[in-house]
Parts: sequence; structure tokens; C-alpha cells
Amino acid sequence: RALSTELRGALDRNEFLLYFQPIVTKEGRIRAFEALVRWNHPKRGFVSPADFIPLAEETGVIIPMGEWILQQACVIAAAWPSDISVAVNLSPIQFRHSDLVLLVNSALQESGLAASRLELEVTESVFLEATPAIKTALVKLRERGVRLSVDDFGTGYSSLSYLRRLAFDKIKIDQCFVRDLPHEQSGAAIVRAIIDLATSLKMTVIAEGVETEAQRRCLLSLGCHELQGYLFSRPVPAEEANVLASQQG
Ligand code: G
Ligand code: G
Ligand code: MN
Ligand code: NA
Repeated sequence: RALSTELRGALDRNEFLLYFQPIVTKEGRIRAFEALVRWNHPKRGFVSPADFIPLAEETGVIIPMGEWILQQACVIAAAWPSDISVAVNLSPIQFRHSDLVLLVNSALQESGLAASRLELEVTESVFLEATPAIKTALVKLRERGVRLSVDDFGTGYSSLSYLRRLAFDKIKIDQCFVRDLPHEQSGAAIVRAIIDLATSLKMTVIAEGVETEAQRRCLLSLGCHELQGYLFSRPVPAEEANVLASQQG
């Protein structure tokens, strides 16, 4: 059967689960975990979100799925020490077709998670069609105390003007810019420019896809604030994230 047909039933059959990848400070302390959804298919095994998120977006399944992800991430994070946050990815479709403010409010309320411990990751594609409704939702979420991050920064073909108009707390440098560090001159130049821009706008800069010690050193020398990648940890199941979180407490 087609993957798209199965996707619809997968949520009811409890086939999705969340993995968590640490986001660490310069000193290597876990500051947050990014929630990353996985589909544990009964026959196919683990299906990558790169394969099913686009499908979920086309079919609209991303709406109930996104709701479940948000609720589940908040419940799991509420059990961590209170200085550890959770970052949740939002699809642009969710901005168009669901009341995100309502959704976030109920996820926070039901889990008891403090708003300041929830970070929402939004890709630049959201700003390509930043309607007044989307802008209002972003402003309301921030007023509620939730943090907002620009995900995959530098890959969205979007103009930078939204950074002036919308208040974001963090920028995540896409891993494609990190990959060639520290050897590629142009890579380092782009990363330096992003960090300088974000820092002057008082935003926190997170580098993604950090795999080597040399990349870590290079990013820190360029002024990067936080790091994420296989060098520190792969995405791990919730139980393992709980252990990592409590070891730090
Ligand atoms: O986890 P990684 O393995 O393979 O994720 C692949 C892609 O799927 C990334 O672009 C990531 O942002 C996206 N993704 C992973 N988890 C989620 C999620 O919970 N919601 C949304 N909208 N995208 C996700
Ligand atoms: O689009 P988003 O940034 O949410 O996607 C994160 C993706 O990056 C996930 O698929 C995650 O598994 C992957 N990822 C996380 N750390 C690393 C890393 O160090 N190297 C590589 N190649 N991928 C990573
Ligand atoms: Mn992300
Ligand atoms: Na990203």
C-alpha cells in the first residue's frame, strides 16, 4: 500500500514516537533537546521524517500529527530539570491551517511546562508568505513567553527583512554551512556573517550538524553561542533523553 494511505492510520495506531537531540552550551552543558519525530512502521521499520513529513504536509496529516508532537514533547520535557528546554519543529502548513496559539496554550496547560521552556522552530519558508494572520500568531506566541527560532537559516531563499519585522530569539545555522568548516574559506565567511548579524540583533546563534572537534572549535572562535550535532549526541529515545537530562540536574 502507498505510504500516504498508511500515514493516515499511523497516528491512531501509535506508530509515531519522538526522539530528542541535545543542544549544548559552549561549555558542553545540555541546554535543550530538539524533538524529532520518528515513524516506527510495523513492516518497513523506521521511516525517516525526510520521507514522511513532506507527505504528511501534502495530505494534511501534519495537522493532527503536529498537534500530537507538540503535546507529547511538552509532557516529556515537563519531567526534565527546569533549566532544560524543548525545541519543537513546526511545519509552515500548521501556521496556515491550525490555530497554533490555541494549540500551544493547551499543550502548555496540560503538561504544566513553563512557556519559557518551549522553543518553536520555524523555517524561513514561513516568511515567504507571512500573512497578517501568521505575524499575529508569532507575536502572540512570543507574548505568551514561548521562544521562537529560525530553523535551517540561510537555505530558505527568503529576504532578511522579516528579521526586522518579527521578533525571533534564536537562529539555527543550517548544517550545510557547518559541514565544510574549518577548511572552506567561503563556509567560514558565511558562518561569521550569520553570527555577526544575529548577535547584533541580540539573537542566540545555534550551529547544527556539528560532527567534529575542529568544527566545534571553529564555531566557538567565530562567536557561536550553542551547538548541536553528532559530536555531542545523536537523537535518542525519550528514556535516554531523560537519563541525560537527570545526570545534569
Ligand atoms: O530527524 P531528522 O532526522 O532526520 O529530520 C529530517 C527532517 O524532518 C528535518 O528537516 C526535520 O526538521 C524534520 N522533522 C523532524 N521532526 C519533525 C517534527 O516533529 N515536525 C516537523 N514539522 N518536522 C520534523
Ligand atoms: O531541519 P532540522 O534542523 O530540524 O533537522 C535536523 C536534522 O539533522 C535531523 O535529521 C537530524 O537527525 C540531523 N542531524 C542532527 N545532527 C546531525 C549531524 O551532526 N550531522 C548530520 N549529518 N545530521 C545531523
Ligand atoms: Mn529543527
Ligand atoms: Na535545521
